[in-house]
Amino acid sequence: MAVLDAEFAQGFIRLCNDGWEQGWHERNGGNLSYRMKAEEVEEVRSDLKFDAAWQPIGTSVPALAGEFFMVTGSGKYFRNVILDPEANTCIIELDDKGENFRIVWGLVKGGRPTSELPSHLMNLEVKKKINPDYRVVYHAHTTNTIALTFVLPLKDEIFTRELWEMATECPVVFPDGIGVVHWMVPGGRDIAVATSDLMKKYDVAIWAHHGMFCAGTDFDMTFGLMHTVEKSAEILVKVLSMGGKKQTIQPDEFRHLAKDFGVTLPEKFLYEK
Ligand code: 2HA
Ligand code: ZN
Repeated sequence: MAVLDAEFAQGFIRLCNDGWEQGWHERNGGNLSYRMKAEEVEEVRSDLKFDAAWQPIGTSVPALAGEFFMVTGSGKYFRNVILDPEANTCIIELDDKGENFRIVWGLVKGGRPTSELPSHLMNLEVKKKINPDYRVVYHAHTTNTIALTFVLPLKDEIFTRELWEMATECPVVFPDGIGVVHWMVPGGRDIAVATSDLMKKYDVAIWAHHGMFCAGTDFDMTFGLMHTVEKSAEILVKVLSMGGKKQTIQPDEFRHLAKDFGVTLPEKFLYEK
């Protein structure tokens, strides 16, 4: 089967376009990766080419050795993915050590996989070890979440609690909470290590003054998570702009919600203010 006829590729392209339509991908902002299932690799194998040179990933992900990933291209624009997916995305294969990759499909007009490849692969590795069903990592420049990183203390507890308070669905959608990485240079191994550390505990990591990373089992779950966090951040920005909260959801009300919805909310987020 041609890659572009496969369901995973269609889902990948749709997420890119949805993110663009949300306004989260100015210029070449943001990136997306998908860890393919073995049967999906077989389904499209006849459309892959195995003659490109191996190149260093810039980090080591031994638990992902030999796996295949669909990823956006470095410097490519999300708004162009739907028009020309073969020029703006690619499929890469990792070597048997998880230290090098080669392009086996896509980027037909040249280019490299996303500049954030180390973060994507380290996050996917951490998530695979916890739950092998995790396959998607998505980075976007979510406007309201970024705005909050200029006014809220850069602490997991505070971002989680403030965003939980802004929409009753939030503690049900991200009960484990949200992590925050202080400002760091993007693109390298250091920010990848910091982010993947947070991904051991959370499905969401905010990069201060930059954007957000979300991980999930499929495109719907991952996009939905990003969308929910960003919607909540938008409400908080509006509330703060209107002079701040006059009333809100209380810790005991969260505990009640957790019981009825069958989720566990860590007490560290339910502190008294
Ligand atoms: O330009 O978003 O973090 C791609 C990015 C880098
Ligand atoms: Zn970015």
